[in-house]
Amino acid sequence: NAERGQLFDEGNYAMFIHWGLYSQLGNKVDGKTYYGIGEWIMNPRMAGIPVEKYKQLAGTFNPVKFDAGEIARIAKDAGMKYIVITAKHHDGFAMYHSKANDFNIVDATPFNKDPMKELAAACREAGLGFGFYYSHNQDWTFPGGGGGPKKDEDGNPATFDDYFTKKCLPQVKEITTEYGPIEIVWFDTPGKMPKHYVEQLVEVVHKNQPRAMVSGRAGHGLGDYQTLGDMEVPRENIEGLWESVDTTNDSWAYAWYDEYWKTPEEILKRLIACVGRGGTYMLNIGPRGDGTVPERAVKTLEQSGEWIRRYPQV
Ligand code: JFZ
Repeated sequence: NAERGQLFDEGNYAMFIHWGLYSQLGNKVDGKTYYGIGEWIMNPRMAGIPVEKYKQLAGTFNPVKFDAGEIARIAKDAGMKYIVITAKHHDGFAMYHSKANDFNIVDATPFNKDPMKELAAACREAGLGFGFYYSHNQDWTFPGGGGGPKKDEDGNPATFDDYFTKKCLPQVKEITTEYGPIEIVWFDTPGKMPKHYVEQLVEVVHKNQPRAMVSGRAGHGLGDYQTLGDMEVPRENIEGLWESVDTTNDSWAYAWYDEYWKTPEEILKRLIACVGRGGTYMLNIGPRGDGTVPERAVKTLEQSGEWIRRYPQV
């Protein structure tokens, strides 16, 4: 599909955003800091937060400082062409208004708004593309989801098929029909997910969004392009459509202690290395639980963007 591949020919620098309930913790639980990627905080490898306790975080999640227009402006000024944000990460919490499942930002938090509607609109207004990250295999809070509870609320055994038909497939339908035209659906960590499930998801995306690209991490080679390992910058040319994903600091989601910021020069080198070898570079920011973007991330993107716009004057 030549038209579908166009995104990677023309727009090959993007903003990635990891933002969810976990952002509220910023890697600290009950006074203790856990070092690692913030969006994994509930996992036993990190704090090991029980499902019911994790779900209670929604009661205090109120990102009133989230400013979609400002985030779109930051991306635009950085020279980026589209934004991909976490609609649902492995924790299972939907950052948009899902009708299929009420563990979402509108039904389960005091915020009472759909920030994804705002961001989709802000992107369109700024002339940026828009897309969603969706964790299709791992869902740590829904019964039957990958890494999730093995029994439902009534104590009956839950299967992956239960999770897939009740939550995953309906939600992928939602994100591909209710936010206007989108550029990308970024599936991740397919694990041992059987092929027929991935086929259904890819079919839904392509049917609802004929131009949208499906990430290689959908699994079974069914994506439209290849995503390299996290933060991997290739040393030589790679065939076909590909992308490298990276972070402005170390964690994807906000971590309070993470001050390991890349300099604007480092970001520019990585961007050029990817684009110069025919690839796409998607660079992540992790907004805080209140919706604000860490100042250092903003600065770095501003400064690297300045160089892109003004070179050789700067
Ligand atoms: C995944 C997620 O688990 C993580 O939380 C984050 O969203 C990241 C962008 O993607 O982690 C991965 C998935 C694949 C690789 C590395 C980390 N990989 O192929 O090297």
